[in-house]
Amino acid sequence: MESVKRAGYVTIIGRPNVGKSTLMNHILGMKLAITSRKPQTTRKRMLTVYTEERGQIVFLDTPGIHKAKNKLGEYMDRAALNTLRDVDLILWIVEPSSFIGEGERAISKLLTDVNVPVILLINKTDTVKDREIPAVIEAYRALFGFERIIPISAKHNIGREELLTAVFSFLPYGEPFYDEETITDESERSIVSELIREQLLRNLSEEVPHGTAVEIESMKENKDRWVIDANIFCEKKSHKGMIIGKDGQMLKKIGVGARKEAEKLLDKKVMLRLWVKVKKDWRNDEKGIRSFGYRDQD
Ligand SMILES: Nc1nc2c(ncn2[C@@H]2O[C@H](COP(=O)(O)OP(=O)(O)OP(=O)(O)O)[C@@H](O)[C@H]2O)c(=O)[nH]1
Ligand SMILES: [Mg+2]
Repeated sequence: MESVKRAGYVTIIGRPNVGKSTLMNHILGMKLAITSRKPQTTRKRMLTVYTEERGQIVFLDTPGIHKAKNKLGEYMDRAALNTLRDVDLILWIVEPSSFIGEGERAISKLLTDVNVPVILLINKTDTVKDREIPAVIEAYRALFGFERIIPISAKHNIGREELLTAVFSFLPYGEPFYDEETITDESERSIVSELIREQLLRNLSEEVPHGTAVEIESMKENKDRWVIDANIFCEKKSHKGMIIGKDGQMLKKIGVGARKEAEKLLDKKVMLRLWVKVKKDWRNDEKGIRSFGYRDQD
């Protein structure tokens, strides 16, 4: 008998900071991807799986598409663009503004070469008045031939059902790709390293966290708790001082924040030990970025 359920791959793309990871987490109903107010939070594409009666959506959350300034930035753009061809649907997320800048134009140009349906999501509608939204829709309608344009608020979970109904309607009928229990192909180890990076982004000022990378040195599960040792790498000695902070206060705050999030993820007590190291200019070094796991994915 042919399947009545649908299953397919959906990539979430857009400029940095528009709310891609927030949206993915809210659809899944759990926090898997890290988010922050700073652009370029997501560095690798992350695969997650949403399964319900209608079928299965395999989401790809991607790094924000931007003008790369270093090798890591080039990797991030590549990670986003590489998802475009092998999916059933593209979700392009934008800010709720009718001003269309160079960044948006560059993305729309890329999409014209890809033969995949595109839904535009106008996010953060909670930050503007309802009457401002039609102008945003008009501006984008003039830019590209979207299959749909849906205003949403990822943070306040507005538009989720309309979005899911639209997404399923573009997916082919077929069997699920993953079993029902699967929510991501990412390891717990990799998510924990991201949770530490999230605290770096949330607690440190502009330039410093962007030059950090986190490596889990060891992660062991005991009867009553996880014991995790992790290294935080930064680009400069002066940054190391800022990460540690006066009397170690900053590192303590980062550790407490990351531990709490890790405990939610692992559903068990966590002991987290952090060390800060310097790896000069690693973001411009091909070997350096690969050593932190920023390698091209399938
Ligand atoms: N007010 C409001 N803020 C939102 C909404 N969605 C996301 N944000 C905020 O926007 C910021 C960026 O969210 P992210 O989900 O990290 O954005 P992203 O597109 O994944 O960013 P990159 O990974 O850097 O490309 C965070 O501070 C979110 O809380 C929304 O619907 N309304
Ligand atoms: Mg993100």
